[in-house]
Amino acid sequence: MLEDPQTRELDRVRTWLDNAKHVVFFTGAGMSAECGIPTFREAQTGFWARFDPMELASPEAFKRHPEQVLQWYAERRAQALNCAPHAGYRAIVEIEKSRRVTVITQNVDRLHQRAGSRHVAELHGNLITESCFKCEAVDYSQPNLNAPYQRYCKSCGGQLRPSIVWFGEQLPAEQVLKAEDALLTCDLLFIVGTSAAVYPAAAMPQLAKDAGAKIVLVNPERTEHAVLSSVFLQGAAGVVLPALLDRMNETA
Ligand code: BJW
Ligand code: ZN
Repeated sequence: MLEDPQTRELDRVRTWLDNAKHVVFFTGAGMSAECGIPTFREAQTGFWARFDPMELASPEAFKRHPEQVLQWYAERRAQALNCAPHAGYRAIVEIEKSRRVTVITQNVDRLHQRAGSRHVAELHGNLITESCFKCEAVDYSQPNLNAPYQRYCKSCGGQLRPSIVWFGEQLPAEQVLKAEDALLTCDLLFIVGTSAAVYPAAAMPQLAKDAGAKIVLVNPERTEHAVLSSVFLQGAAGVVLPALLDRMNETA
């Protein structure tokens, strides 16, 4: 159960939602945690507690030992495809039925799209397709889940790699433009389940702040983004977002 002060904050946010014309949800790994997909930086359970990021999520690692990197992504792809979006994802889709909603996600699991969100900017790529290391062409034929193996580009013969933004790589320009446009035009921004540790994504919510949007932080822990936020809804995405939707429906 949400406590009373939290309920008051939920009511405040519900009023903002009622008046908002364009709502943005900016999400990170915590959004998918309740689906069973590990986050990156949590002390015991995060990927980076078990693996060295530079040995798996960098172009150098892929060049050094592609089979190990492909294996890791094949396992994660299978895991993501075996998960179902939780009630928090569905709450975002419900909210989109009555107003403009854009989702900006750092996640690569495609759960927002599978839940039914129609306007999604993917800042860090996706787990489902592969791209050519040489010419950057996207290969949409799904890689084999059980037997990861090196595949090659149909256009230029270059090595195919997961369509993921690794450390040191530029974020996809088209997705960044879509995200920036949404942040500059929204009146309400929810920042959900991200530690604010990775740039340039972590700096993006400032755009919405400077443009005058109200900002709501949804996370079990306070993060650096708290300084931008008017309200901190402390809790799990799969609890807080459905609670907010319930509140909207109760008073509709
Ligand atoms: C819940 C919850 C629940 C739990 N409900 N919430 C020094 C300063 C500034 C920048 C840099 C620097 N040194 C290097 C850089 C650049 C680097 C960077 O930012 N590094 C930092 C780590 C310091 N950035 C880059 O390299 C980026 N590119 C770039 O900068 O290009 C420009 C450039 C190019 C060339 C030269 C120079 C500049 C690219 C970054 C790519 C990030 N890729 C990853 C991994 C690959 C994807 C994959 O395999 O999946 O993307 S890193 C990893 O972190 C992943 C995530 O998208 C990203 C963000 O993590 P996120 O989502 O915030 O997860 P966590 O785990 O950190 O947090 C989870 C949160 O959820 C927590 O707050 C929990 O409390 C919460 N939570 N349960 C709600 N139920
Ligand atoms: Zn190619």
